[in-house]
Amino acid sequence: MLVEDLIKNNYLITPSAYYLLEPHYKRDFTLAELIKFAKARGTFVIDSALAMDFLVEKGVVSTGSPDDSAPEEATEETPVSPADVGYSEDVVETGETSVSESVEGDSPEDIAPSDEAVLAEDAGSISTGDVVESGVVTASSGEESVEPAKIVGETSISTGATAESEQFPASNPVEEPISSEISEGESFISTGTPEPEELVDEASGSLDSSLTEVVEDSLPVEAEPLNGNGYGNYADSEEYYENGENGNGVKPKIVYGDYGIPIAYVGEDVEGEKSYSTYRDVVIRPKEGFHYRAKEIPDDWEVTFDVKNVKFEAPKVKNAASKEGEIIIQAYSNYVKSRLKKMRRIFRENPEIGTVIDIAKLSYVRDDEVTIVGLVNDKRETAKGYMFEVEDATGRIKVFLGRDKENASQAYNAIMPDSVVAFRGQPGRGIFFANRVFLPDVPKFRREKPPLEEKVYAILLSDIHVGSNKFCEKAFEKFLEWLNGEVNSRAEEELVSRIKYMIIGGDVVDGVGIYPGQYNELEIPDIFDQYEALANLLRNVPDHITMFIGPGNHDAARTALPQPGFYEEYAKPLYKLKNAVIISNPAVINLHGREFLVAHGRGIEDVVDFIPGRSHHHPAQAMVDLLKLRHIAPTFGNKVPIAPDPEDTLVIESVPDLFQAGHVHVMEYQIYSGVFVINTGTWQAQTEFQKMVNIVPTPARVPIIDVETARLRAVVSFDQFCEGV
Ligand code: D5M
Ligand code: FE
Ligand code: ZN
Repeated sequence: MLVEDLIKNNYLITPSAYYLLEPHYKRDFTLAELIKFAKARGTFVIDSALAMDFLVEKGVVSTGSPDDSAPEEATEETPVSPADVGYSEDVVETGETSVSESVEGDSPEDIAPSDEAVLAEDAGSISTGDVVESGVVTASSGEESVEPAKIVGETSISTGATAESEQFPASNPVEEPISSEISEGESFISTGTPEPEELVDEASGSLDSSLTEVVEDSLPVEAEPLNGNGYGNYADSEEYYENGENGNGVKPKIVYGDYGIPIAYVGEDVEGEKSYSTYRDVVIRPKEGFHYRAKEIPDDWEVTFDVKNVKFEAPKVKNAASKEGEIIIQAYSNYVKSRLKKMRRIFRENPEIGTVIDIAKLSYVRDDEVTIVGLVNDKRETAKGYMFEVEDATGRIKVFLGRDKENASQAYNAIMPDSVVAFRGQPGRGIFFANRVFLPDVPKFRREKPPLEEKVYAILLSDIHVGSNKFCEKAFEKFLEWLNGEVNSRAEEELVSRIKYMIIGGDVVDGVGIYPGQYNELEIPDIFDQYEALANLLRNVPDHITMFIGPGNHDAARTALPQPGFYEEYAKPLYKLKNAVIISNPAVINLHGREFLVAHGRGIEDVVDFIPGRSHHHPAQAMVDLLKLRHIAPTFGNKVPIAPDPEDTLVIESVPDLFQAGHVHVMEYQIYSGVFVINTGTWQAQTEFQKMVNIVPTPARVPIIDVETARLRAVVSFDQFCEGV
């Protein structure tokens, strides 16, 4: 009821907030009060932190910090209370001894800096525009092309915003203004150009785009006030549809997904009066005589992890008549146990960890140094160091880590709420004194995989947003032509001819009703037509290229992670594409023996919220943070809804060769401990919403990955066809 009432008012609620608020609804508070509260916070999404604060304000609960609220659901069921850890009667397994050797070859030859050196040489900058192989692509409109400021080690994007832009950052509660990167009065977007050796410099952290370009910024920032706080405010509107702001004044039918979240507004009489194109007329055939070497290379792919293949068992509760709430708590408890179990397995592969023991068994330990592995419910800084509340399947304990300990502050910052880490130290009375802290992380060195007989490439895409009026359709069509052999040089011909795979990491269409006011920004206002339009474009991808396509938050799919796939009734045209394989979010694809982990990347939003110094403009860094925590989205109850499946399928169990995500619309890549980490950007130009929150996308770039090394071979850019969208 609460969900429906909120939706009627265009407000959304996360599952965890729902379970906090529902019992009190209409007893302790009214709908109007809740909406007023959310409105004052400038959001239309009611999450558990907001719900908790609201309940505190209403005096329904006495205290509440956002960090406490969500995990509680998960932990109430744990059998041992923090105080009586020592007296636990629970039968616990004996402490495990960590015996496994460092898994993979440790010899220095295995670190392959030489690989990257090759990459650097190879990573030619290819332009499809008029300038060929020059390394600098000048925008066609760029009469006064500006030499980009040389920025070392970072992809820096200057928004070309003038003073007007300063009105926007303040309105955004999440995003930090990037004023330091704004070059007053100048108009260009630059992706700094690295020297080749910067490409190989792992230590410097952030690798840069191999492509240099200077593009006239044709999107002047307008100082339209947009309802003050932007995103949230549009919501109050029954009027919104009634006054015809959606173009035709027709009140669309709302289609609800899981948790009552609207996934589609289907305009009632859209049928019959379509005036928009669904790209039926886009037919591109391979260029005559173009030789595709990829056709001669045998297929070698397998989807090694897909959520659809995981068999989940429904949570068992003692009594079938038990309240819904109990089932939910049990579900979260099972989910957390699964996460802990998987993480413990990961830690077992690190020889430094030593003996791991259950929290409930700590009282049996005398002076020995032992290790606990647990989920961090809470963390805070004290005068002398850092305090954590840590929980495993057997109990909970406070952990103190002195400021002087190795990596203490670094680790403290890197630990996101609900992530699982290991502490090595001695138990005291009701507290554990840690000497060291370990993130699950990935091994520093990797064994090189056997070489492939033939060069074969994969291209990576995400966030196509078909249906948005900011979708770069011209650039996408140019890209399709390019795939069909319309190349500008022999180097490009060689690349195109060996492309055998294409991975698309979510937000393939713009969806409908994803945020208030989106309707005004839709070119194709119907979700069915959006998928049809996408399929009409993708059927122009040559048949020998296998496409792996997964969902994101704009797609017709379950909202909570993991997302098993697209709802078939909406995305039928995608399922019908001969050379498409629908994957889940996340998924792991094995290409010629190399593991590609693909996720849409909403977890990046939580990294930005919780890890100091992270921003949407540097998604590769945030992806490395997730990799270090070995989890796609560790935190409950913040931005990313997580479904409490009996198994935590968001754990990064196997170390990939490549980790692909999208979602933030900025292309960036980096190598971390042998893993190629890449955010694949977007095909959507800056939206009004992104303008407000200062997100500057890098659209229409295609990274080409050499499957053998799982490294970047080149980036091809079509962004000169994406101006003024
Ligand atoms: O996400 C596109 C970009 O917009 C990405 O950087 C996240 C950001 N985004 C999306 N939703 C929100 C909210 N609610 N607040 C702040 N920032 C947001 P996409 O998934 O394509 O819309
Ligand atoms: Fe997106
Ligand atoms: Zn997204």
